[in-house]
Amino acid sequence: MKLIGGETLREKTFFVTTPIYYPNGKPHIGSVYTTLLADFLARFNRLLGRETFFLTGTDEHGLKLYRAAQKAGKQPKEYVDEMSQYFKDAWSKLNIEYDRFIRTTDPDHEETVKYVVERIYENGYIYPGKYSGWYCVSCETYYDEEELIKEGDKYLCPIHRKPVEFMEEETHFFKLSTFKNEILKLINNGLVQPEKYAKGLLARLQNLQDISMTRTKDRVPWGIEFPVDKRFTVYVWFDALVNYISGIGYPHDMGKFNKFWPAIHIIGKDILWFHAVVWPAMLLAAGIKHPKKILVHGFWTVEGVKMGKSLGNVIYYDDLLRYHPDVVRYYLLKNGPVDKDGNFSWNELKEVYKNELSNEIGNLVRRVTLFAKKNYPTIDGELDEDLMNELKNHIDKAKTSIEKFVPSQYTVAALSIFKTINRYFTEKEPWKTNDKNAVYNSLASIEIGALVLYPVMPEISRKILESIGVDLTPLLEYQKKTFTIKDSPILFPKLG
Ligand code: ME8
Repeated sequence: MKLIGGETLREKTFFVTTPIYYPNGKPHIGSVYTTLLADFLARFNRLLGRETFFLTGTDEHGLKLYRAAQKAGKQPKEYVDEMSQYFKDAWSKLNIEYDRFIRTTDPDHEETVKYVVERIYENGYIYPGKYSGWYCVSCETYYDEEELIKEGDKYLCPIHRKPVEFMEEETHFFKLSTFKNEILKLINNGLVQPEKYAKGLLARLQNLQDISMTRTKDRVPWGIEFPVDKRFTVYVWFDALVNYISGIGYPHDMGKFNKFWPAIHIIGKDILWFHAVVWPAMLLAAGIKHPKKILVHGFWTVEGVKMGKSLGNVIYYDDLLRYHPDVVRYYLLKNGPVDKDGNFSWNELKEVYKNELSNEIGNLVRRVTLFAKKNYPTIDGELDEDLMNELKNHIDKAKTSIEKFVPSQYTVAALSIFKTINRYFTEKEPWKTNDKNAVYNSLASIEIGALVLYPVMPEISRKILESIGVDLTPLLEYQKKTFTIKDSPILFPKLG
């Protein structure tokens, strides 16, 4: 029985990326959410049978990391070696399954950056000059004076609200302005999703300036040497963006690169300019195809308040792990800020745990498996078409939510499957009627529900499948099976 229309598989491969994070602190809810979105999409695509590559990693060069290492009294490499480990640990604890963890200090990445810079130079898009302007070290970016916040005699960064530094130095420019029309076209053709985020770019694109792409080694020694002029290092954003192609083999393994490129990039709204404007221009300048999509999400507030180190309300990944990682995943995907900012609340998380996970999913799996184990430990039957059609309807909604990039609707669709089974099992009353086929159909539906749940809750999904004696199989086509009940798991124990 087909669960999803066959047209879904026209594309055989899927390549998704996260930003590479600055390893100057532990991952927080923002980086957790971006990474979770990528893992969720990667798992959904694997479940459809697509060959999938999921790339994440750490952005380790530049002034910000250099200063963080100095502050910690460490050599930069020693510091980033230690700090990037936090990210690997966090991802493994949150059931994030990536294909490569790239570090910008990886030798193959460094070579690729030099190679790409050389191609852009040969193609005539780099020229020397002088730059002066206000620099925010936390953003690793220059700002125009009118973008800054004035406080007394100081200028503050509009994002970090920290003082910016005035810098004046010799540099090399990248001819970003050359690509204005091509970038406009890409954006008008839907490169950025949700579309509302693209609007802010269009105004800024009208007055597109060339950008500085090197730093003097005196000031920023911690970076990849600029191959055209060895007195400079490559600007950290140029270095970092290249990870999206070095990470899948460009130019060392063109077979792999051609198989997966172009990528779907997942990012937070604060770094849209670099991804939707600078990055496609760099690719065009180097003669490489532009990205397929840039999926953007909004920001988390915490208990209604903007999150920030100075406010002391940052939620780090290990704070979240008070709950089972899959519970965290479910809650974040359900409440996550995609088209607008979203709020994190411990109380709401507790409510979701009780009302949705424990009452709907946990209780159902426990109830049905207990009853089946006692009465029909091995069970076969015929699929109930009406019930299956109802499930297909929910699966369609789940699939549409992925195409439209509305992850919260995916969790709603997954939960609806379990609600449907709950209603079905209750209505059929097999404990009164001895309706064996109703028990069979409840188990088959639980299997389908667990498959749909897999991208959100991979560990819980496997536990459910194991309890009814089946393996994880592709979601496209449902193969009727015999169930042998192994266990009646308590998936979501009562909170202490
Ligand atoms: O930007 N809510 O790294 P980063 C949601 N190295 N998302 C948030 C958030 C919040 N409150 N705060 C931050 C960088 N984020 C660069 C990327 S890619 C070539 C280079 C998101 O460690 C933010 O949008 O600052 C970004 O996606 C990530 O968390 C933090 O990235």
